[in-house]
Amino acid sequence: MKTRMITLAAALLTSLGVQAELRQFELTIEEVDLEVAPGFSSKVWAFNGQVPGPLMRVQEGDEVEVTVFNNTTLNHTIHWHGIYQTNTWQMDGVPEVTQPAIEPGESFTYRFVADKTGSLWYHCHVNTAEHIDLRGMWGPLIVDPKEPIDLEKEVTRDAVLFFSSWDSSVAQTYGENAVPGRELDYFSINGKSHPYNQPLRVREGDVLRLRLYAPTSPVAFHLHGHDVLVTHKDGSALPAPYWADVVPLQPGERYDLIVRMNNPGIWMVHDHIEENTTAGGKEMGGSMLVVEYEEIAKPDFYMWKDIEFEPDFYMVESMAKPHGLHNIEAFMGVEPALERRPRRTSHSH
Ligand SMILES: [Cu+2]
Repeated sequence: MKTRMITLAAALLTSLGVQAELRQFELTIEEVDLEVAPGFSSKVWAFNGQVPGPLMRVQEGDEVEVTVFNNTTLNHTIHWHGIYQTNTWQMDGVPEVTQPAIEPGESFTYRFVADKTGSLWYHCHVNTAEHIDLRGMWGPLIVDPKEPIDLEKEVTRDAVLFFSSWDSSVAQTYGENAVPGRELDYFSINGKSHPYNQPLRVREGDVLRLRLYAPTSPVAFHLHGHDVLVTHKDGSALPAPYWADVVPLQPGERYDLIVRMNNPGIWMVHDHIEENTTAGGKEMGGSMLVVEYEEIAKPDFYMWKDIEFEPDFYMVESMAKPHGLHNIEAFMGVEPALERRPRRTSHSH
């Protein structure tokens, strides 16, 4: 009888999707060019060739094993930002503190338990002023809680937004970060500067969750036409969610917002730090997007009236998939042009 009860309990847990599982992922780090805006590309070290890196999504309590292959010319590690690493501090990804850095051509396997929930992230921890701030070495690690709060259960669209900044003066040179005296002159959401990014499409009645990440520089997020309910800070559910119409983030911070889509229209979303809404010194670029209600007809003057829509640009489609690692085509960088590649032989004839 006792055995039968345990079997029933295990079956119930499995049916609820809460049984701890082993999640095995592979990540490569690639040297590619990321086109942030027309006419501006930056050299990046891209996880699986993508900026942001692929979506990693697991359940609280899962065992996570990630093998990282360094296909670049400099050293890297991965820090799992938010994970407590209980009894696994050696997996924390800090060079010369918890491990030797992963050298070019080498690999390293990280093993840890997903012991903290929410909107976490992963990033390189080598020379972070360059590797995080200028080379796109960040991506989402989302750990679903065994016991979500009631508001989370209502969500119909779950979106991930990484705000980041770029410095065109060192964009073409690996190994340089221009600190001190750095001049950030391009700003992007999920690696693309407005208007080269995408609208976020919703329907009236949707309960939209926005997971905001600011890996590189401060952001003052503002959505027109709606108040947002701030429900989580750095992955943790707040004891008292609060209303806001501007949500400021310092580098490294994450906020989860839940928005009831009850005001059909076409609505601007922008960073209220005004220099962040420029691109190469010109206004109306950078850290902005538009939320479009699908019910609303697009006026002729609307800048994105005929845009080729990429539905996974804010990871909404990938967030609707089962747990796992999800590569996202829209975030792929491009191989550097052959003539710009360093020569690997000592003479050319
Ligand atoms: Cu790195």
